[in-house]
Amino acid sequence: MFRPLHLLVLGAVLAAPAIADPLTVEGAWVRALPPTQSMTAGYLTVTNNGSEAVRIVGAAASGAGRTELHESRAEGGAMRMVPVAVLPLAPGESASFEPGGLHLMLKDLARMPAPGETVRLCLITDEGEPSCAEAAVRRDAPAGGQHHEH
Ligand SMILES: [Cu+2]
Repeated sequence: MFRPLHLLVLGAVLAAPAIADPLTVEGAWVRALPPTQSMTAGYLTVTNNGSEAVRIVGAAASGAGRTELHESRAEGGAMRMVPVAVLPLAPGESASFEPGGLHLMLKDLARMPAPGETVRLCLITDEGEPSCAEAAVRRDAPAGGQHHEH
């Protein structure tokens, strides 16, 4: 019997407009903590290469039940983490997620990723579009810090 269904599905996929992702994610890495921990942090640099402002409203990470945007702030001599609801990026603007500042909080990990593995990190905009990168798992920040890498 002739079943044209798979042809229709293929046609729909090919006809879908290619949406240009305005966000570039670079230098992504996730900190490996002791395996007894159920959460850790992820870092990256995101740049808006599009011509319109973008609002980052969420994140996702492979292996994590939930991933939140956080910022570490010094308050009364102590560091405190606060959730970031919206991170706006103007055209051409970059934001660096790095230790002591903005970071992705990976919560409810099925297991702690080990150094040498990779974790897929995604940023989600209010358009619902994820921008993803493979993050290297490492114990410490890359030597020199992200500010000094070119
Ligand atoms: Cu945090």
